[in-house]
Amino acid sequence: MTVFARVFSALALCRAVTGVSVDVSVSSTITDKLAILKPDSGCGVKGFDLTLTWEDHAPDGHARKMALINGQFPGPLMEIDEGDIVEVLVHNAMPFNTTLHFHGIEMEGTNWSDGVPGLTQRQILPGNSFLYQWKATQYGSYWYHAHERGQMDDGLLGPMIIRPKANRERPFSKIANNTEQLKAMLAAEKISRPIVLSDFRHVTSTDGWAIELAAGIETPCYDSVLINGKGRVDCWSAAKRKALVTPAQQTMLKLGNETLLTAKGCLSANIIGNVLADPSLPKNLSSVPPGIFDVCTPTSHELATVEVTRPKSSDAWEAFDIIGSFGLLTGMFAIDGHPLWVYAVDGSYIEPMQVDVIEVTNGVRYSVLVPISPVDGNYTIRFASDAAAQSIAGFANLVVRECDSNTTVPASVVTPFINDVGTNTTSEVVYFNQSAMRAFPPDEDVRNSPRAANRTVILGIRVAGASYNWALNNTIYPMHLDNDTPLLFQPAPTDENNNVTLTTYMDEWIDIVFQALSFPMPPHPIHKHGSKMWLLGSGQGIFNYSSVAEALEEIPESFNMETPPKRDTLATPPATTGPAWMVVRYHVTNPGAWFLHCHIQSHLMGGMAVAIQDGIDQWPKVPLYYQDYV
Ligand SMILES: *[C@@H]1O[C@H](CO)[C@@H](O)[C@H](O)[C@H]1NC(C)=O
Ligand SMILES: *[C@@H]1O[C@H](CO)[C@@H](O)[C@H](O)[C@H]1NC(C)=O
Ligand SMILES: *[C@@H]1O[C@H](CO)[C@@H](O)[C@H](O)[C@H]1NC(C)=O
Ligand SMILES: *[C@@H]1O[C@H](CO)[C@@H](O)[C@H](O)[C@H]1NC(C)=O
Ligand SMILES: *[C@@H]1O[C@H](CO)[C@@H](O)[C@H](O)[C@H]1NC(C)=O
Ligand SMILES: *[C@@H]1O[C@H](CO)[C@@H](O)[C@H](O)[C@H]1NC(C)=O
Ligand SMILES: *[C@@H]1O[C@H](CO)[C@@H](O)[C@H](O)[C@H]1NC(C)=O
Ligand SMILES: *[C@@H]1O[C@H](CO)[C@@H](O)[C@H](O)[C@H]1NC(C)=O
Ligand SMILES: *[C@@H]1O[C@H](CO)[C@@H](O)[C@H](O)[C@H]1NC(C)=O
Ligand SMILES: *[C@@H]1O[C@H](CO)[C@@H](O)[C@H](O)[C@H]1NC(C)=O
Ligand SMILES: *[C@@H]1O[C@H](CO)[C@@H](O)[C@H](O)[C@H]1NC(C)=O
Ligand SMILES: *[C@@H]1O[C@H](CO)[C@@H](O)[C@H](O)[C@H]1NC(C)=O
Ligand SMILES: [Cu+2]
Repeated sequence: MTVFARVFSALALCRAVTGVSVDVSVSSTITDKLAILKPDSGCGVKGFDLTLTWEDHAPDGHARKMALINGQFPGPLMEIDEGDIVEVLVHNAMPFNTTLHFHGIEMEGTNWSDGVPGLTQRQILPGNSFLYQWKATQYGSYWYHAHERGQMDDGLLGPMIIRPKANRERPFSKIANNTEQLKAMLAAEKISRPIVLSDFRHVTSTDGWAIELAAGIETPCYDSVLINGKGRVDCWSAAKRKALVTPAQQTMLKLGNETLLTAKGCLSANIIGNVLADPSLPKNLSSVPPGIFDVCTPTSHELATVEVTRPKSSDAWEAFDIIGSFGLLTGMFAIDGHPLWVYAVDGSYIEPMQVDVIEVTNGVRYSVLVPISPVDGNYTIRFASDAAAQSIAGFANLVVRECDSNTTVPASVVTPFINDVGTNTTSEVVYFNQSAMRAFPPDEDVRNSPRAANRTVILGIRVAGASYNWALNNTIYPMHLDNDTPLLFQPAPTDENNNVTLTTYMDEWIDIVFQALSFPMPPHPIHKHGSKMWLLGSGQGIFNYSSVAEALEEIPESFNMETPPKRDTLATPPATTGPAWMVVRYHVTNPGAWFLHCHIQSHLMGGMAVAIQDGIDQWPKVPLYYQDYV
């Protein structure tokens, strides 16, 4: 702590000048302790002070204690330019340990700033501060969130945008070639705004976890969906729940001998405990408080407004970064009356695709250009869960007004693209299709990668214990590792066999097969730290091959080796009536201790994670500055 106190005051001095900029040279007294990163030419250093507090807040009209970042939820937008050095000074004024993770950031050369306790750093204790330092080698839409247990569910999250360099090639001419339009799209991208989607619970993450332990079941049932931090509890009538039940829910209800979702739109505790998990496991369903699954108490609260000013006589484009910062939900996103040109996915440009609806999973980002309606109006922005565990929806308003007009905008009368469970309302509605997405410019890396990976790892997925113990490689990731000496400082021996540590060598190509073994099983959004992954293939049944090369001989139709989607978060296919699998590939180029885990917070807490020691042969030397941190 002493070393840190000095570092912080030195940095704080220069930061105070503009509130954001820090001149690294001023902190020369600590150059021996700190990694010296150099910004790209023409770029600078962006400093952010984030103070985390634990306070009463009511984003959906119901007050509870939650985590605020600089007094707000979601946390402030971190705006960065590609090539910048980013310094984030986190002050933990909450009564618990914490860490901060920058979702999707590869951490090239700063593998100690990834924010995973037990892997890359020690916990930030209450009252302490920690400096994250990394270089913005990527561009596009990202976000940051807590990585200690389920704290993200307490509101510890915020949006981040890395503005691409001017000379980076944009894919906009695939949308329109007219000079005016291109200018308008480029201008829109420059000021793109986040639309932060999140799910909110009225119990804290620690109380929620205690309820799961006492009951012996997972409790995947939320209270509201928030858009840019605002929402309300909306209780659906029994008739609405009956009318909108989805096929997956129908299957689960039947297996549970039930006919209706609970008042909160959830699968019941009985179904979670006895259909999705082994019914013979010990459980105490009567210990679950009624407000968790069964009792819905509506609230009223204002919804978020996104204001758009339309120029008088030219076409208007607006850019948004849709961020799936969910603890659990997956669902459909749409803006009434407005098609969406998806131009980047998880921060990377793609060949633009025009769609009406996008399925947004836990952890992912979609950057969209929106041709703004020439008709002034108040258009609904909607997110409708399509997770079997819960039917729930959230809304905000897109208010479109011609500039200089101060008339009241009329409510729009357009037909929504989707209903409250994300189903299309007409047959013309187009959904984003991940299999059809193409990197822009084309991605040669994976196309040129060896057919036969250097290493194939098969990780079985099943509940290993109580229904909250989802596990990778059938083994619960041990909680105590969070507080052990970080793996980065003291790597595990290469012959470590705790079933949840994978060791790789520099420049290897790794294929990971995620095999859902039990069913019915929901999709799991799998997130890898340190590098993105390509989705090579997926299918139903058991992956009965020792490698992709072998599988390609028999089931080539299940693979895309030429243009696979590259993402930092990829969801496994649902296993509805039998097992299912997914194979991802990545290239070991970034040595460090990286987490691979399900991004559903309750599954992560339940142990659905693997630690990866990438590039053990070129293991990083961690600056003393970080090693000394206690
Ligand atoms: C990981 O950190 C080490 C330690 O400084 C660094 O040498 C290495 O370059 C980093 N990895 C990458 C791919 O930058
Ligand atoms: C714009 O022009 C380029 C180059 O001629 C062409 O490839 C592209 O398809 C055009 N885009 C549109 C939307 O017509
Ligand atoms: C549903 O009913 C069947 C037949 O009575 C029974 O075997 C099964 O255990 C029940 N399932 C649950 C989850 O109660
Ligand atoms: C189940 O939970 C209830 C309520 O918390 C408690 O009273 C009861 O003792 C528990 N039963 C068992 C078997 O633990
Ligand atoms: C937009 O409509 C909503 C109701 O759908 C209303 O609450 C909100 O005030 C309207 N916003 C404006 C600017 O008219
Ligand atoms: C805006 O409102 C003011 C006063 O309400 C009015 O005088 C003015 O003409 C309005 N401007 C426009 C462009 O409607
Ligand atoms: C939804 O789309 C499908 C496929 O195009 C179509 O068959 C179905 O009729 C549509 N639903 C409605 C309500 O129009
Ligand atoms: C999605 O795209 C893939 C690849 O182009 C195509 O094979 C598939 O039919 C598409 N799915 C839908 C629902 O359009
Ligand atoms: C907080 O972190 C410290 C240091 O790693 C650890 O000793 C302590 O057990 C942690 N507290 C909790 C509640 O996990
Ligand atoms: C590793 O997995 C094997 C096979 O499933 C199991 O027998 C063993 O107990 C596991 N080891 C640990 C440390 O969990
Ligand atoms: C997965 O578990 C098996 C034992 O069942 C073990 O042999 C293997 O090494 C484990 N994989 C990893 C990545 O830990
Ligand atoms: C990975 O496999 C390729 C092709 O089989 C081989 O050329 C390469 O040397 C291997 N790389 C490592 C790091 O083992
Ligand atoms: Cu999961």
